[in-house]
Amino acid sequence: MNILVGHTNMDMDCIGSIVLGKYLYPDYQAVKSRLIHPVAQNLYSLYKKRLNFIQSKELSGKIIDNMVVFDTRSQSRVKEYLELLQGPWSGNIIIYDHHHEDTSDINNATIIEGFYGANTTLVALELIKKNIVIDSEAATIALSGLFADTGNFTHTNIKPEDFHVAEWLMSSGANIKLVREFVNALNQDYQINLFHQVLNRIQYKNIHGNSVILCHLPLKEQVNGLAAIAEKVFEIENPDALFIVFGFQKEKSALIVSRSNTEAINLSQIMSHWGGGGHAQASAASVKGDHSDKLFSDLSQFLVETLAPALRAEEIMTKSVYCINENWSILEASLFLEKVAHTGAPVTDQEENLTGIITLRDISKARKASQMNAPVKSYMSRKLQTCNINTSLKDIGRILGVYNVGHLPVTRNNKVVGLITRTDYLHQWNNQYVSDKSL
Ligand SMILES: [Mn+2]
Repeated sequence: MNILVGHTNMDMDCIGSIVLGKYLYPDYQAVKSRLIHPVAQNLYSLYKKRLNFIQSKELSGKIIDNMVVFDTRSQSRVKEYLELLQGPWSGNIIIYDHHHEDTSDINNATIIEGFYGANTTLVALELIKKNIVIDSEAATIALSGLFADTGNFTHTNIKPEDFHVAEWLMSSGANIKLVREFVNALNQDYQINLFHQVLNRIQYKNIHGNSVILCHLPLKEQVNGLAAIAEKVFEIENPDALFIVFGFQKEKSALIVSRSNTEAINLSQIMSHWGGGGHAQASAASVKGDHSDKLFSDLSQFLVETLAPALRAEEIMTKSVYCINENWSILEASLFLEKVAHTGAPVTDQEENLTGIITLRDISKARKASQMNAPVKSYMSRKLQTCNINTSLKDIGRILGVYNVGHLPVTRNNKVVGLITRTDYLHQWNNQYVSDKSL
């Protein structure tokens, strides 16, 4: 017999990949892992019949000829099926996987890979290429996988192809209301309750310029759906990274759930320290032992020791800044800005202390009032926002946005040492995107 399998503890992206995979391999039998991930439980129960998975234990004694694996390339995540291939096995294994960071150690396998936000995208692209038509239930299941693995299309691992596949799935009749039910995971009362408990306990830390949220929540026993709670907190608070340690008294174990919004904080690396895994931006680790408070302080300490400093003003500012003297006339300032092709500049006094900002807008006000000979200090803006060389990229974005300023002088002892414009700020994000793509 030929089988289609996914990683153990199947999630929605895994199930989405298999449901589409069945169109590529119609005579293969889909097999359910021993465990279904809690976030996928709802979807699985509702589509049990449609999915028609057999249990992995039903395979014992059967001779397996070929196997297709979805959403993993690591032996440790498909152990339950590999154990069934007894003796000298000569079948084929084909892998469809989007995890480029994982250990690739399944013997004699052909890997079909594509580093999209979701594995479902990789499989869907094959169907699109072959002009295969799918039904609306498959489209709904697949689209749920796509939403889940891309954090509702906001994780930075997302690629244009993920959007392309989403469009195709919608055209194939995916039901977005159902998708919403499956991915909007805080649907249990106890989850909402725990969500508020987490919010009450979060600690905001600045670790070398990275905004990090930490939380320790001891619970009587393990419950499902904790990752969804972390996801929600992450969405609302929007830090650079989030780490929640859930302690389980009854099981004498703990779970670290983490999310990151920056390439500088690679969670699959950090979580591997505690035997966990996942993506660079979403990862978890299960830890044995009932000392979750010790685990929490170890984790905090580890982050302080290992996190790289975040981008700061010093790294993105323009260092040679054109300043305008407050006693110059508006006309002089206007000619000067035109010459250096800037839309504004910091204004300084005789001692080179920062006293204001003048922009083309201020100059045009003076022009309308026929005051081109008035001194700059009478038209400049004195309501100043400044930062220092250590201000983080995140805080710079906040200042530019909240105060609606286009020029942010970087000062030391009231002297201008640099200037950051909106363009400089946006440029940083574009740079990050380019380096994402090169992965
Ligand atoms: Mn996946």
